[in-house]
Amino acid sequence: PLDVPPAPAGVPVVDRDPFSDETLTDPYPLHETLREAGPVAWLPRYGVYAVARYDEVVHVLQNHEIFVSGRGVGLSDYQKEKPWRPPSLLLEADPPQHTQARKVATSVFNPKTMRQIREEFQDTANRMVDELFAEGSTVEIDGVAELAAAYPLSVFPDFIGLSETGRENLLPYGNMAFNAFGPQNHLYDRAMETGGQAAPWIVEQCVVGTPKPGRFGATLHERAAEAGLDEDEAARLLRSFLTAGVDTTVHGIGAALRELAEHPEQWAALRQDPSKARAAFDETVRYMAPVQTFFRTVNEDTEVSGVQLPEGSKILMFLAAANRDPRHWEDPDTFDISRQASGHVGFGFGIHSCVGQIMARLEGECLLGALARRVAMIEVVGEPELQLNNTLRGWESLPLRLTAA
Ligand code: OVM
Repeated sequence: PLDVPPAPAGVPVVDRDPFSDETLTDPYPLHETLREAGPVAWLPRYGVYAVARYDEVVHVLQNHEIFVSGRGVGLSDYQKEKPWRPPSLLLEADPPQHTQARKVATSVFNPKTMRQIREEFQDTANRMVDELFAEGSTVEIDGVAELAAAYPLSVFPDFIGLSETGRENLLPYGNMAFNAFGPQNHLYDRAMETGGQAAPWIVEQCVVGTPKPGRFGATLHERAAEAGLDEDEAARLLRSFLTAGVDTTVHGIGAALRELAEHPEQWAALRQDPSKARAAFDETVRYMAPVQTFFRTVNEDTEVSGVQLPEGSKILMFLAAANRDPRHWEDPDTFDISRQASGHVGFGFGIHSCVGQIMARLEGECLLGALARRVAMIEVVGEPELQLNNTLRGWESLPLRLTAA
């Protein structure tokens, strides 16, 4: 940002960079500093406000008429800067446009659709785990490449009806889009380079007439047309699913694998009762939120917990910090699949809450359930590597040893 606004009087200043490699590697000290600084803090590096406590994050998410999305949910204010791609009709929109797009999306992407695909998603997960043990009853794998990424990539593209070729573009494209919410740092530059090469394939897959007939993409396009959206809008609506639907679930499953491996008593509880798979995945999204942060833009002067926020301000919501706010959670830093994790804001809250969460949960439940029924022991046998991203938190690699039940 070229013109960083001056620090407002009376607001605690936290002079740290949330998007530095150091902070992204270990964000928890910053999360605590922000929560303890006050209900709202000021980040002078970027000239933006920050909320990291549960109540204030929920307040901002809830008051979508004041804290708007249409001016972008990254650092950039779309009223001042040109978006890097045509804005999302869901994520980067406000009512009534958002309401219409969301209605079209949920007319296809809903619990009924999830029930129809559940068996197939579960079968694929079961087969994937069985195949790992084809070599023997103890195997060493990269938990990311061979499970966390392999599973979503084996169910999601077919569900959408994507071309058989070019699917390797999905992850780099998502990586780019999530980095683009942050500042133009080295992560942003690198992601734009690799993601930029993936973009033409993504755009092509979204064109009306391209997704396989009968699959989600084609049905979404039909519903979009029925609702009066033009072909560009129909394509852009499908683009949301291709952008937000893969990296996120890969990171969610990767985080679950790592936490279950690191907490043998939690793994034992899951093995004992595999119906806990869904709860285990939800606790993972609370504990290590794949989407760590989102911005909103203050669209009219307002006040949050006694702090005045002027129109035009950007405000950074630390979803991951809210998910561990001791004001709201008991033992927030404890990974506990038996806790009541519902109410976490890892999928957001309110009108913009994740449309895809029903599929994320289905994928998490199916894969963790398949593992719980087939694997006796899961161990981390090497140093996991993080994949740094301005918005996402997740593992790049996760060396695991699995022992068959
Ligand atoms: C979108 C979208 C929605 C959620 C997250 C996201 C890149 C994108 O509608 O394109 O992250």
